[in-house]
Amino acid sequence: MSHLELVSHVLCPYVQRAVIALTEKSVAFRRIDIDLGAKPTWFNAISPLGKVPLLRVRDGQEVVLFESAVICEYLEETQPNPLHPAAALERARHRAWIEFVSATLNDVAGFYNAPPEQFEAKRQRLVERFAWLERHVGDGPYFAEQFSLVDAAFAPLLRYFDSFERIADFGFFDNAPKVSTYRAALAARPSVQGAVIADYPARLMAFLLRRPSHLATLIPARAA
Ligand SMILES: N[C@@H](CCC(=O)N[C@@H](CS)C(=O)NCC(=O)O)C(=O)O
Repeated sequence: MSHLELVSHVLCPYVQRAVIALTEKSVAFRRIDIDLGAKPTWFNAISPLGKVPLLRVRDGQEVVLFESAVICEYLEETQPNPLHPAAALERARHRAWIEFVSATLNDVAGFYNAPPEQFEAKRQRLVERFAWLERHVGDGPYFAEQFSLVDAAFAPLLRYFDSFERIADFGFFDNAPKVSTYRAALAARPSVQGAVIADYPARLMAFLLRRPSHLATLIPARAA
């Protein structure tokens, strides 16, 4: 059996996808969190894009996989408990929505980095993203009936909004009741809960507070 080590960062949503997939598949792995602000030399030597997650697969020799989608697909092909739908078209649809999540993660960064004059446009962009999701998410409890790889991508994205809601009510889900229900189901899933450390909310809030952004100016003392 190969030895799996996931090179990670405590706040990274892409890392969480791999952790959730590994957990759902009951696969043993070792997690190493690094500081992306001071990347270790050994990390720079093995990470072609300088990004986490990396999956170091040791099976005699070592192979380093990068890119969360590739890592999750590799786990899907080699480990038990399939997380993708069996039907090719539905599987492709789920992969497409995983791409949607990655694009929306860029919009989340746009929102938490926005200067005051861009803040409303960035907020509106996220509202539009969730309007799209509202039209395409299934009747639950997850994106489809069974928990799947697309949920492992959506869960870390939606987790950000727990922290945003501690700052203020930005109305992201006002017209997205199905997304709200989906979000609650994901938050209750043990693999999702276990994908971050206990003080993740405090660490994320500290990260948001350090941004030279409009959002940082809205963070009340109690949330910080
Ligand atoms: N497309 C990549 C994105 C991974 C990514 O952006 N990781 C961030 C942390 S969440 C990173 O390592 N950034 C490098 C840096 O901050 O220097 C994936 O899906 O794995």
